[in-house]
Amino acid sequence: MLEKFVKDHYQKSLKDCSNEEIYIALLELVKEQAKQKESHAGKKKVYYISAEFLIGKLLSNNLINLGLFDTVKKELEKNGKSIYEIEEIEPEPSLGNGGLGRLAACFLDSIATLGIPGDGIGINYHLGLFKQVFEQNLQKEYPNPWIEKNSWLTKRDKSYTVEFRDHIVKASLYDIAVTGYENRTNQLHLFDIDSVEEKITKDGISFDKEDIEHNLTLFLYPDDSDEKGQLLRIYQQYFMVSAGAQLILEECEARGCNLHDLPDYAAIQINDTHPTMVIPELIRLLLIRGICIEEAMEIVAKTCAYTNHTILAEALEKWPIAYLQKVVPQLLPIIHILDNEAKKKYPDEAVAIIDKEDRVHMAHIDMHYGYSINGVAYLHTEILKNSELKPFYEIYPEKFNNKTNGITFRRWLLHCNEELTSWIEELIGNGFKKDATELEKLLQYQGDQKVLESLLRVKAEKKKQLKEYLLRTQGVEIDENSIYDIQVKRLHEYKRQQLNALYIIHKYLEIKSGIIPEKPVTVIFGAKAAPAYVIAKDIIHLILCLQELINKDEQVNPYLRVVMVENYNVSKAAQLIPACDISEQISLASKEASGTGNMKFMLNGALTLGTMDGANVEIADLVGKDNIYIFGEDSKTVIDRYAQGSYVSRDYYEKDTALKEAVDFIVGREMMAVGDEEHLTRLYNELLNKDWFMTFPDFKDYIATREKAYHDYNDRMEWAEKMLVNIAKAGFFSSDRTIEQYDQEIWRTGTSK
Ligand code: HBZ
Repeated sequence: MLEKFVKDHYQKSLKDCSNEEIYIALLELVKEQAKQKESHAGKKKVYYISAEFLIGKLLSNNLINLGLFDTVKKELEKNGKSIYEIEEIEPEPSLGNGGLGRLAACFLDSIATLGIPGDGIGINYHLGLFKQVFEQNLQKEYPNPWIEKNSWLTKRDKSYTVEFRDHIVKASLYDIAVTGYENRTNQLHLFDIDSVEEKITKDGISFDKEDIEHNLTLFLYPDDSDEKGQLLRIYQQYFMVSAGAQLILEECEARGCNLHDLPDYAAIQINDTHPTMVIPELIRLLLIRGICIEEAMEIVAKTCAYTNHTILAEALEKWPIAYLQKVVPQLLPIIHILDNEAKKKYPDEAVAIIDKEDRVHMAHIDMHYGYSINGVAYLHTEILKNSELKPFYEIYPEKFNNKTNGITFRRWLLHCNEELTSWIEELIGNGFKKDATELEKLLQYQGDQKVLESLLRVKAEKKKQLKEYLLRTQGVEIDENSIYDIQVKRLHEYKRQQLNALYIIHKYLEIKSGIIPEKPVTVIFGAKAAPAYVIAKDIIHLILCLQELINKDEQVNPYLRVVMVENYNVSKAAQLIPACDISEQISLASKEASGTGNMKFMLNGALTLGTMDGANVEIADLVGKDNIYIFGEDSKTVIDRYAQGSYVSRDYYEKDTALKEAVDFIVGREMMAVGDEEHLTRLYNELLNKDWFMTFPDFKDYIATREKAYHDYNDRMEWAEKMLVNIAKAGFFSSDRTIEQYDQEIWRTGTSK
């Protein structure tokens, strides 16, 4: 089919096309095929509004979803070409920071796959999350462009006017087709301004933050550590929601809505608080269209639903009224009305929209004026109800619900691990591709030595491929016979990459003292730190220094190696996850809302080493305690300790020699020889005097549990059985299940079964 396509379009045969030409041909072919699967919404449609959609490369996924992947792959092979080489040409859209953005992308895939009419609404950032480069063991940030002349974007002949206090801009609509797996095509609507100027960036990723005309859609979340950055973020958020709200009203009216019945035509899912201004904006637009304020408030409250992704107070947005006044003064009268009405009914300061310091609590708008509030894993939702959002739960118990996150198996199994997919297919057929719970059929092969051996062979093959990939892309050599122990996720203190680093130091010191591990270990990290997050960058520095020190040390490197993968992104995740033996999910209990990497690793046959946090709790429940490595204090202990304010990290340091040695090593002679004194000393002091995310209390148990996992690894049959149970039980974490629950319990479009 591709042969005919290139003949028609280029008057050339496939053999004579360059990989670039084939890539562009495939782009067009996919767009054409996807278009044929567009279909009208019924009455009610979902709008998933999000400041981030971390879609990653789309070519192969679209081919899989359209049922073309195998045919195209074979046709290319016949002509001496490789789909994998062509995949590499596609630039990667990194339109998100981490889990929240990736979740939005998985959700769009599942919405289309379940046949639900539902589109995404977001911003067409020209530069995705910065490109990370390591220089002198430090993270440096560079612009990360992704839009080329030919791309997934289709410019629509449609625009909306968005008014700020001091400018009016035109929001032009671009669409990216979202193909469902053997189902309908939906759209990801991304808004942009025509005047954006990529050339205004200088020295890495700096730019004039006040030049709104040229920077509005330039960057994903610019550094917002200062006022100008925060104002730009308000500009971006309002730009997205105002254009989005206009599009929603226009589409609903076209489907027959008279605006009074908007909740019958639209369910708007607000992904964290970044799109919260859609609530006052919709009210404003309904007022302009002649609906009175009381009714407008009611309509909007029946249309909007809010998802919370964090309990970290610093991540909950609170905008000073003065900032909103500078950017979107037209919303303030409405926000004041929302605040007054809420205060009349609920005088408790804890639930106020505008606080005593004149800041607007965005999440409070969502909770008072939305009909659903959900957390993203069982434990997270319980913590929201019982502590973080307790005052709201007391007022609106009926609004609270849990929707445990999920991942799309098309990308995180079928595409990233063809070998494992075939292995599963041979054993249980291909029903699992449509109904992930069918993976449980694998359980009948527990104890089947032949099957377990073949599973180990699949893993060994993926490990070999990762070794080759790291050699080719980063010039590092790893031992494919070592245990691959991987922690990949955004760099944040609560995720505790520093705890993993302390283990590495401990292990290094042990090897130096003559204690040789049973089996060599390769510890792999991938993480970007927010450019303004000082301690996170210090942790990266620590890891890079350990990498240099350990990999050069011939006494140690036969047994232990450290690799920090540069510029971790979606495609690197797809290389790393299938090759992993041990998945590090070691956040401080109560702090990781869910995690979704944990699900991807489990699905690919890695065992979790983790705390009882986020969705780890549900993984542990599903696989049972023999098939997971759990350590550390539980969320209740942690929450109580915070409440008492009684944690003193130095007490642990003084009492535990192994811990003391590991911590002291950070500022010791060996590290100073490869690292920078300022960074290392700051991190050392932070741990010793604060350790806000309580790594020290969990240190001992972490080491013991990690050692147990390494020991168990050597019984290959038993380990393979644990892998098998993890794969078999991963079906629950399909985002198809999550989306079915959103649809049945929140959106109620009446589409999914
Ligand atoms: O959302 C993550 C949670 O940390 C993770 O536990 C969860 O699995 C995932 C999906 O529900 N949250 C984020 O990724 N958050 C952000 O990336 C973020 C971005 C900009 C902000 C605040 C948070 O201003």
